[in-house]
Amino acid sequence: MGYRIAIVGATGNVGREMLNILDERQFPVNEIVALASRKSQGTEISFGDKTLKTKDLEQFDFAGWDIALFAIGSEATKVHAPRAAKAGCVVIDNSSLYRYDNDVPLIVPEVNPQAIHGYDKKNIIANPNCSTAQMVVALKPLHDRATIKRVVVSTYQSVSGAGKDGIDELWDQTKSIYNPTDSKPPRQFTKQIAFNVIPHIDVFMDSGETKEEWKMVVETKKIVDPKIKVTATCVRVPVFVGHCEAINIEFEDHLDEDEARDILREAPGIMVVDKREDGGYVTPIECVGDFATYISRIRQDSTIDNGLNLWCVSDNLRKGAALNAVQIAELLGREVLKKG
Ligand code: 2RA
Repeated sequence: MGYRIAIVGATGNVGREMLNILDERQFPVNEIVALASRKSQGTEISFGDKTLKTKDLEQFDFAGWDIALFAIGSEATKVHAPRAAKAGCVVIDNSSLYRYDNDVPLIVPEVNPQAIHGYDKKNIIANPNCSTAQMVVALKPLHDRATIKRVVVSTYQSVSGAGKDGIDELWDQTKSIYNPTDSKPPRQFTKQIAFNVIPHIDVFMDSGETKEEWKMVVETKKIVDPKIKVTATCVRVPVFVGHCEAINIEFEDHLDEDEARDILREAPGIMVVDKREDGGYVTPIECVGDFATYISRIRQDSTIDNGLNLWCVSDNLRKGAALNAVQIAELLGREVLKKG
């Protein structure tokens, strides 16, 4: 028994990570196919100890396949996700295309697993934005205990959030700092990212927020609770993989830092590393390749009633994308398809 799985966008960072995680978590795969653009056709991609050769997405027929994990841009998703869904293959989509559609569940399995039962309206399930996923994993157990009124979050997002081009740009610029003759102008980012930080991810909106900041607001409300007020500042930093967030939370009820720490220690998907000493906290290079959402620097915010600060770190290619998508597939299998 097992599932027939299609990986759509298999040659990208997230596509490759989904294959790695399906293997690491021994997802019950009966058959798997790696799909990519025609120009990438035949590219060899690892799946555990096997090697898959990518097939042309344009020509692929999804009929008879159980689950398609999508990690391609919104434009291509708009073409292929509906036809996969119509063919009876459940789509789990990493793009932002369906996240805000009332007929499509937006799921972080540790937070709102019950939403899986709404998948059949369009046969599509949306994966949240990477910066949202790790934050709501931390918010949910605290919200259940003390009801969150307001969240103020500043993010420190790695360049891999902008794909392979983002990684290449940081690498090239860093090298050219030491070899000026090799200097290249910013391409992927609006300003130099090497030895710099950029308070701008995605496009600016009329409100003055960037779309990345807007996503964190809207998606947190959809996944956790529409009553929660969220304000975000999303910043690109010269780190290859691993998003960090400084999160300030105001609760309805009192919650002291020790109880918050105990709650987070017991919460699904979370590792607490929180000692008030040198190195007693997590940094992005320590989270790479891991499944956990790490929480450090848990402390009262004494400037408001019922306030708490914390530091949240997670591998943006994993919990922020590939791992969450595979966890949704696991949830779908357990709760709905039941073929595993
Ligand atoms: C980023 N969250 O970090 C966005 C898209 N992955 O660039």
